[in-house]
Amino acid sequence: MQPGDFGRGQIWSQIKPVHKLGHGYVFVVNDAANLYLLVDLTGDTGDDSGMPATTENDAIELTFDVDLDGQITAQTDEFYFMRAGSEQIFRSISLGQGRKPRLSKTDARASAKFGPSPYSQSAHRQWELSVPLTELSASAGGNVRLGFRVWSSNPPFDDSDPPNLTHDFSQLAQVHLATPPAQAAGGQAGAGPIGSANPSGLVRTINSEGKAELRRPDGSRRILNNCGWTDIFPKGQASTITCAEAQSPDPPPLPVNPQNLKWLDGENASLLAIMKALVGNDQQAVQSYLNSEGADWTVYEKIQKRTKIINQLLSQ
Ligand SMILES: [Ca+2]
Ligand SMILES: [Ca+2]
Repeated sequence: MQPGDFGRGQIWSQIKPVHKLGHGYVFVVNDAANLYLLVDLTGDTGDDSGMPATTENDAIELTFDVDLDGQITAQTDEFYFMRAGSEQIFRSISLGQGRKPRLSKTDARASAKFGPSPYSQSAHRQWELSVPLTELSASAGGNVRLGFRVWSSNPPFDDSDPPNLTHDFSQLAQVHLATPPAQAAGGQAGAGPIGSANPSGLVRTINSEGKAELRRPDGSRRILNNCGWTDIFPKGQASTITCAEAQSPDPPPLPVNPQNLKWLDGENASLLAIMKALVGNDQQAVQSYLNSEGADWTVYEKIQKRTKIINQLLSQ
């Protein structure tokens, strides 16, 4: 996964922002190797990316409290900087408060884009970055602490989040890195239900764990997890994208009026019928889904899950 291609991979539209900035939102996902960030600056509608890149261009800096101690630690804490109009991302290591950081080699990648996003149809600045977890001394299942600074000439702003970022690391945002699920889904090829094929040869089904699964003509398949997915390739290699998703809001209390409840039950039955049609009326797939519903789920929880599975089945 590279910056620029994961934006088209729908991952960003499936997740919620983990952090809000003065002029936009931050989305974070990770796999076992990298931290991926989308900084969607809906409030920067001026494309300052002239060539060659100058200090007037839009720019971003990420600050990492690598040792998670809330202090600016010399030789340890890091910065990544990029300016629109340049493909280059710079990594620098802190030399302590008040001293200019030292440049360091990096395998981080970044791309500056300008266009609409699910959060604003008006064209705006978007930064996509991938940072190797090894450079951050981090790993899946652990935490990273980071701060953001974004610049724009048009409209003019210089946002630091937290505001005193340059001399105080105690208020940085903390993000928990998801642990990719074990590659347990491997080895099931051919054992599952039939599913439905569309004209492109894609088969949509629900596997024995009750998860939406998309099987492609080339023999690869994608299993959609609660947030993110696992791709399994024909030779069995697996690649998992997980996200640090915010919790869904609690559903409203159940209605007391029997008519309202009946209407919601009808909605659930309709959703199940849609799901059944999407998997080619495969009763085994539908049953696998139903087995994954909790016995104590409310009608709202069922609506939420069924809608999610339908969206996942339709995600390609
Ligand atoms: Ca701008
Ligand atoms: Ca530190």
